Amino acid sequence: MFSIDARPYPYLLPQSKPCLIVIDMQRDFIEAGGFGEALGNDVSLLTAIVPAVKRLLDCFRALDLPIVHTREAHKPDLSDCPPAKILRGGAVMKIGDAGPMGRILIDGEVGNQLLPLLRALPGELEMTKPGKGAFYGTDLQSHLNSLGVTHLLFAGVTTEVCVQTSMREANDRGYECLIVEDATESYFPEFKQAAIDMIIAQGGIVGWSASSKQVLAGLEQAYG
Ligand code: TIU
Repeated sequence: MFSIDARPYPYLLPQSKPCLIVIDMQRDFIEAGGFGEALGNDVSLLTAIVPAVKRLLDCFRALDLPIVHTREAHKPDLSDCPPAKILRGGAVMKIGDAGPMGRILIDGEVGNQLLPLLRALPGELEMTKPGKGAFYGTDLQSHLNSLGVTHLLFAGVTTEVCVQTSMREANDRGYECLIVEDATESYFPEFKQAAIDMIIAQGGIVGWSASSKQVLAGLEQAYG
């Protein structure tokens, strides 16, 4: 039995293939002129994780392991966006408004694309999600079921919002979840740290955490 050296204790890898879930590595959150900046955040912090996310993608691709990319996105008519989400925070630019990278958080707009370096390749699922969690209002669970996936490794942004929400949704659905520490980031470094601490506390109440180096070493050993 192979494992990843993780906190709070080793993460046992399954005979079936684990899936990498890359949450919302879209221009909206990482580049100037998108939703992240519209909410008043310094988006430059988030670019630091791009190389680690790319290394994870390269490893999963080389080992022929499944990958899912999500984008937080709404339909152009906003029929899948609750009014409360549009109004929250009183941002200058709201979801659906025209910004420098197109309409904010709308599927098909430039700002809603994945970063070019991290774009999905053929055979990988790229899915939109209307909520913070990747399971709410999506077919993710049936997709994972069809692949026989039981173990999920999480990367992406932001740690305490969409990544943590998705990981909690997955945990309640019975998946064994691990967050890759240097492949996730927040606009608030202290929130990233707190989110990871909450995930692994109480004997891994939500799941495990490990560095990308530890993850790559474990995966190479198990599936290489
Ligand atoms: N605002 C913030 O930190 N995040 C989001 O709105 N969405 C995601 O985390 N993807």
